[in-house]
Amino acid sequence: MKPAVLVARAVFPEVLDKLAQHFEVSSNQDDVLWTPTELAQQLQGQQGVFTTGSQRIDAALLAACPDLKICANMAVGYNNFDLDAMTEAGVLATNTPDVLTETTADFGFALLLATARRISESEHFLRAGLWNHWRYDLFAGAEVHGRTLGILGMGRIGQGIAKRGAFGFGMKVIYHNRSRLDDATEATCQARWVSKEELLRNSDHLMLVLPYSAASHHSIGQLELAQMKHTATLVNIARGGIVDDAALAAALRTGQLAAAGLDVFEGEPVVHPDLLACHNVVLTPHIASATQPTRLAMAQLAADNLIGFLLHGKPLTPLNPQVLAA
Ligand code: 8YV
Repeated sequence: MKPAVLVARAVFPEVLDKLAQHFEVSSNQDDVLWTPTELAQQLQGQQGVFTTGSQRIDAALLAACPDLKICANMAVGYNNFDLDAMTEAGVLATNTPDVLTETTADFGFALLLATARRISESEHFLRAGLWNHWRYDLFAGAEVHGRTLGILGMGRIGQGIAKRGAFGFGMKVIYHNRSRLDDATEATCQARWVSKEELLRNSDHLMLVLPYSAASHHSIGQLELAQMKHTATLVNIARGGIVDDAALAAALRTGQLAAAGLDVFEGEPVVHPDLLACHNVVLTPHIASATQPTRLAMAQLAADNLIGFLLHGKPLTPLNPQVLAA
């Protein structure tokens, strides 16, 4: 008998077809957002689950789903997983690194440019029929090329952004990360490690690319915003909760910070009403990895993790490989 797997959100039909070659597949092509209790009900008798960032996998869910052996996340971030609880329960966790790195770095730069050069704001002005004459300072924004790009979090995506800034835009790149990159990687990215305080003070454009955890919650709040240049741009493509959205909206409203570009939000898909009221923020609905080929590659990798583990005991990108050894 084939193992049973649940695909918890809508996904590419070809990925479902691939899974169906190996598993009894239950899917959710209507994309119903199940409550944790409903998810636990759907998981009864399932050995594997294909998740996205919106399914929380924690000790309570695992206790209610004794047949579950693997959760394959279609995301590089995995803050929806309680990894310790999964390891404790002997449940494997996998994510989708690498396949989205360059696409997400492209989007980070797109958001930086749109924000600094006021692209959304000026388009709204034009569409509203308000453009009736040229003016020397009409939507004059911040310079990007040659300025200082700060990066908080310097994993694969941060390094992709550093290279775009250094080699594409002639920017001076500084970064802060708990662990410093080795000299060769720093040279490849043309990036210099600085303290968080120096990063906040010196960045003309600050990009957030660090993973979310209890330790990174509100890494950028009122105190950090107060240390930044009044002319600076802040871009968050990492996770909601890394920025204190209420404090950011206040800084944008008072002119303490010039502009922000946000792809992720605290409590998304709900967006803080004070941010919606700000003209100097570009808001996008968590689409940094959203190109057709990249989303397909992410879904294929999540599926391959289910196949690799449940059929051959060899997942491609495990997060808690201790489970395999046990
Ligand atoms: C996902 C992301 O699309 O990979 C991540 O961590 O944030 C996005 O690329 C999103 O999390 C849905 O799973």
